Amino acid sequence: MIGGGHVAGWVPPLGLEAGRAEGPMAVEHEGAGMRESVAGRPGPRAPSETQRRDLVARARAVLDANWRGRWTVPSRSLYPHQWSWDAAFIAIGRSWVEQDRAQRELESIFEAQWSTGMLPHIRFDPEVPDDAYFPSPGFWQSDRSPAAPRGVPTSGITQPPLHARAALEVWRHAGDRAEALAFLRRLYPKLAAQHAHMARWRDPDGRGLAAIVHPWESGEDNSPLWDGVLEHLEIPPGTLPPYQRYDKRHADPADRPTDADYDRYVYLAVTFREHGYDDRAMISQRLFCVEPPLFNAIYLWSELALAEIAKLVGAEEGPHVAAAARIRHGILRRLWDPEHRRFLAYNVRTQHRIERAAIDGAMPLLDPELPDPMVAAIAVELRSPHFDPPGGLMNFLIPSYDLRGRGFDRRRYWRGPVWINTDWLVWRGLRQHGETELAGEVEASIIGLVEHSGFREYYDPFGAQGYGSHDFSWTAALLLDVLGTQAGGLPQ
Ligand code: 9WN
Repeated sequence: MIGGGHVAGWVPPLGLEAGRAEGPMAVEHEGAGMRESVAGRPGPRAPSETQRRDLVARARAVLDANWRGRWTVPSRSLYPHQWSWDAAFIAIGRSWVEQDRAQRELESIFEAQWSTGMLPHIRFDPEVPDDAYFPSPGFWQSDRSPAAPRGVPTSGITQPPLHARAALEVWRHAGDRAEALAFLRRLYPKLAAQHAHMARWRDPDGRGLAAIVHPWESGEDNSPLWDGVLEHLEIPPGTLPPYQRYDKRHADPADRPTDADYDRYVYLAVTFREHGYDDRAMISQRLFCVEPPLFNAIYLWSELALAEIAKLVGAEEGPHVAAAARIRHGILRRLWDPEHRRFLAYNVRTQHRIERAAIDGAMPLLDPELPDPMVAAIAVELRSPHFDPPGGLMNFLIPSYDLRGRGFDRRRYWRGPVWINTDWLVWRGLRQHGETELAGEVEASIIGLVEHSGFREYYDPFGAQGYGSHDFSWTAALLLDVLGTQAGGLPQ
């Protein structure tokens, strides 16, 4: 058994974490009156056509309110710029209803691409005041790198490369096929450069995998997966610039990372800034150098999409098929732990797998060629007490981290709550491998969480309480994709 530090049979006490008296009875009911309609698991009922129509209208209203003319902010309060993997999720959802905005979303984030091919994790909106979000453009100073685009302020690190997959989905849903093909032609060289950057600079020992150098690159920033990886970091006195966290103004501090975690994030970013965000320096220092299953499964899924896009635009698919095979080989050889029968993240600095289970372990389902025994092992794990909250209609799939693992927290950012984007990725993977029953339960959880608590950033697996920001874009976008995929398509 891995993870350690947990008590057998332990169930998180409802309402006792973070000094809050909250449980299933304290759930917000933005969708009042709908509680009994979809109502989680087991035996979820499909929403009626009226409910589906209502959800679509509400999701579209969230996306419209967050549209900034050329891109969508993840949240008007907490995240007032454009984020990289958010843009991909948002484009996927939007493509069901607005081809033009879906295309613009992706083209805008690629305006922030560096000449090395690196796609930064934030494209800053110069019209947003500096004190709206930390770290601001003034902190990152991306112009310290000659590779950064002039006139477009960005961060200096990346995020999971979901963009090629998103571009393919946009093309698949497009009403105007000619325009969609032109869009793919414009984007293909940029997507290929993004992937080439990872193959060239982020594969420290040639295993086919991409390494990340900062928890913010993982997308699941505050996961307990990184706790041990960050432990070795000693922040020399005087290295941290004074900084102020604005996130705690917009979200309950109990839902956000601790100040000690933030100091480490800032320390890593400042160190990279001092090196002008030079790829070689960021990797070779091994301050934080990890190969996560989530990042790499997305990398592989997008590489396969890139092969399909190459065919559509008349480019060669072969190099992408070969690249996908290399990533697959890396995932199967390096991230699969035969003893525990799980995919685990790999710490390149210590040369060991990180023996903690997170929703990351299910992401290789995105590979259509994942061998059956591994698919079965993932399904068993998702049905186990590590990821399936015990009992009751008011418990929801899939917690982002092992319910019994060291560091689990049901409400704090990436340390246990359910996120709609990770649910959606696993749902796609389960469907692809014919795991329809479990996929149906995840789908019911996605819909049930939104019905119970609205379009929140993340949710308590025990009771559906919503946390983090309100009116969160990818929650709305991915709900559209889920509803659109149901029989009958997306209600208009
Ligand atoms: C740092 C925007 C982003 C997501 C990340 C999520 C969170 C930022 C933050 O918000 O990260 O990039 O300030 O906490 O962890 O996945 O892309 O929604």
